[in-house]
Amino acid sequence: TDCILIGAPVDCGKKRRGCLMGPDAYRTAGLAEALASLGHGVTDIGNVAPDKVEVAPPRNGVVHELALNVGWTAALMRAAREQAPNGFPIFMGGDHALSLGSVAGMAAHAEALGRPLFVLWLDAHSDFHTPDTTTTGNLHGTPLGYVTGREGFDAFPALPATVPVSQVGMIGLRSVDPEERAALEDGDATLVDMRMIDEIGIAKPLSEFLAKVEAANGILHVSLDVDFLDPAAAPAVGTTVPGGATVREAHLAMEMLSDSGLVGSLDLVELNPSLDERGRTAALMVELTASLMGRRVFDRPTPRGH
Ligand code: DIR
Ligand code: MN
Ligand code: MN
Ligand code: MN
Repeated sequence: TDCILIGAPVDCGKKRRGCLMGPDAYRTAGLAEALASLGHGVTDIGNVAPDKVEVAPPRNGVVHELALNVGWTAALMRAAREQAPNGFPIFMGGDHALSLGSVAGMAAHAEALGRPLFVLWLDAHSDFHTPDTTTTGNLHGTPLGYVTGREGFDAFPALPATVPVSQVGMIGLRSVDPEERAALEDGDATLVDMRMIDEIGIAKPLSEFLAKVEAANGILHVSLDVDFLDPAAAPAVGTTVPGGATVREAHLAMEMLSDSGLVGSLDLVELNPSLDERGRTAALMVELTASLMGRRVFDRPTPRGH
């Protein structure tokens, strides 16, 4: 696989700063070297910069840095569409607001290939808000609202292709705001909360979702939020929620995704290196990416139905 590293130092999707250092933390932790050691080609295109845009003031007065978020969305959507034909884009964030652009761009790419884009959201949060429903004003809580075509994103670029809610899977949920919950209960996204993982494990719901992607001849975009993981393992994120995925659950998910052969692109988001302990969270994210891209102890794929 030709891996294309795209630096996306987005730091405007919430108020606590630091995610702008994420791309360099991944470089420092040896992401390119880990991928090359697996036999992949690696090109680091450097960091993308946001477009300069002007927007009308948001209807919801709490929205933080609307114009800058719109500028990043436009620039990253363009970068995704430009790079996707050349290989496997890895968006090195940056906070989760980068996914308004990365996912929208990958959806356009999939549509050009005549295949549906599916999105797997590995996150404590559902990120299904709109600029009207957010109570924090933090637009990192809105990318799935945007790409699925919810109302309220008039300031943002028109979507070249939307991702139907039925093509979204969320795994790791343990912080869903009331408006998000109501909207999700009206839809048909695959919703896997931590209770389900506790009860039946992560393999079964993930393999069911992957079977759905495969049956539709879909391409899968994976969006990995650091806070999917338990904060004990991954402390370097501004929105830690106790009770997250273990290191082993996360590696199993990555290995199963790798086995599926369905993944076409990846976001690494919400790493805040200023909160890290000697780079351990960055290092773990690199290890997980290696598992997604084929690293194995032994070759023994998880049997279907487990
Ligand atoms: C949170 C955002 N629900 C909010 N979610 C986070 O501010 O509306 N995403 N932190 O990962
Ligand atoms: Mn998120
Ligand atoms: Mn999150
Ligand atoms: Mn919230």
